[in-house]
Amino acid sequence: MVRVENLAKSGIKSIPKEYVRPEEELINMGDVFEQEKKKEGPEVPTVDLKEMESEDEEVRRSCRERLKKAAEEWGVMQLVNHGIPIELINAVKESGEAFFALPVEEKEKYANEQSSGNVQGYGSKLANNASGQLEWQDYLFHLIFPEDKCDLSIWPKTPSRYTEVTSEYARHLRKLASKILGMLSLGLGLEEGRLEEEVGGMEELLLQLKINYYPICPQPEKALGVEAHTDVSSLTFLLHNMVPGLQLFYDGNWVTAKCVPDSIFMHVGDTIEILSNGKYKSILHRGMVNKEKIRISWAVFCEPPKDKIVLKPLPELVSDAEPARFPPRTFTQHIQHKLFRKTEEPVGADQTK
Ligand SMILES: O=C(O)CCC(=O)C(=O)O
Ligand SMILES: [Fe+2]
Repeated sequence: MVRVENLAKSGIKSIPKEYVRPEEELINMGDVFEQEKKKEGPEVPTVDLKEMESEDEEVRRSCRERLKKAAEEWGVMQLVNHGIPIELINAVKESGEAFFALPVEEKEKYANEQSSGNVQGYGSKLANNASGQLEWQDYLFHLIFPEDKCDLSIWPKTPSRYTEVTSEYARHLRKLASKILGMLSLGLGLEEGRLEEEVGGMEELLLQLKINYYPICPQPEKALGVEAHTDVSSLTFLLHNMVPGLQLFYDGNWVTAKCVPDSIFMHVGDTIEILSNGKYKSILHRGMVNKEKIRISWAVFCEPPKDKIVLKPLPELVSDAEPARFPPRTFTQHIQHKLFRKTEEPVGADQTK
C-alpha cells in the first residue's frame, strides 16, 4: 500500500498520475494561503453558542434562528463558544499530531484492511472508480462513541494519552450533537428531541473519527487532499491544525474557509438534508493541499445506524406543495446510491461522494 507520506518524503518533483485530478476538477485551485487571506466574497457563517445558555428565552430564540439560517443557506458553519474546553481540544490535536509524527513503519502496525471490510485503522484511499483517482492524504479512522461499541485495542497506544483524551472529546461532542439536533428540530417546527431520535439516539448514533493527514505536495495545483463530496453523516464536527485547505462550493464558486481559532467547524450532512426534506443543506466541499505545510484535520461523523433506520423526509415536512425530495433509503443504501452514480457518470459530472 502506497502511503502519501512516503511519496511526499521521497523528494519527487511531480506527483504520480493517479493523484493528478482531471482538468474539469481543477477550478479555483490557486494558492490556498492567499485565498484564505481574501477579504471580499461570501464567508462561512459563524454561530456563537454562548447565547444558548442564556436565561432569556428571547436570546436563546435568536441564537436558534442564526443556526437555522446557517443550516438552510450554507449547511456549514463555524461554531464558537461551543462549550468544549479548549485545553481538551488542544490535547486531541496534540495526540493526533504525535501519532502522525511516528515513523510510517510504526503507523503501519495500525493499518486497516479495506479489502476484508476492516475499515478502522491507519489507511490511504483505494481507487473507487475506473479512472483510479487518488487523494493526497493518509488517515486514521475509528469509532469513538458509543463507548461500548468502540474497539479500544486498535486505538493508538502512542501517545499514551490518546485514548483518554479522544474518549473525553467524544463524550463532549455527543452532548453538543444532541444540543444542535435539538435546535435544528425546533427550527423545523418539530419537538426538540425529534431529529435526535430519528438518527438513532444515544444508543445507535455512531461517532466516527477520521484524522486526515495531508502531507506537503509538490504540485498542489493538480492534486486534491479530499475530492469534492457531501458528507453522508447527520452532522460532522471538524477541527484542523490552522492550516487552510477546506473549500465549500457556495453559490457556484469554491469558497476557502477562514481559520478561526478555537472554533469547531460543523457540517450538516446528507442524513439531515434528507430528514428535513432539503430544508437544511448538505454542502459540497473539498480539501486542498499545499507546498509548505502539513495539514491535519479531525472529522467526527455522527452517523445513523447502517441498516436499522430508513431515512426519508419527515412526514410533517411533506405536503402536496412540498413533495418528498428524497426516496426512502437506509444509510447503507444511500451510500451505495452515491457510489453507483459516481461509477456510472463521467468523472467530474457528479462531484458528490
Ligand atoms: O480536511 C478537511 O477540512 C475536510 C475533510 C472532509 O471533508 C472529510 O473528511 O469528509
Ligand atoms: Fe467531508
